[in-house]
Amino acid sequence: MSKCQQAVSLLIAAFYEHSGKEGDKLTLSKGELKELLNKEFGDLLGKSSDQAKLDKMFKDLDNNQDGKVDFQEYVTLVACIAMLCNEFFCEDQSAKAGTKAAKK
Ligand SMILES: [Ca+2]
Repeated sequence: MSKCQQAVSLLIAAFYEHSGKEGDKLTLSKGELKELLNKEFGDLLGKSSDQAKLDKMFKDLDNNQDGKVDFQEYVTLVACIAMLCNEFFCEDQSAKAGTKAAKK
């Protein structure tokens, strides 16, 4: 399997691993989202026990405001994290190349 296919499979597996824990098996509750963030993205985002921060993130992700984060809403989170990582990756690459960032 290619790297990208592996990455997609792992992202899907991570979602269902956590969504299956309580209530609706196809969506993340706030508790499940917290667990997923800490387990899968804790190294990147820092493990958060800040309830207000989690509440805000959950509200922002819950696009249709049904009190659950479904797969589509989760993919939005993954896309945002990928974009953040890409910024760091680009900064790192330009630092290594000894060049200034292309823009600004
Ligand atoms: Ca939702």
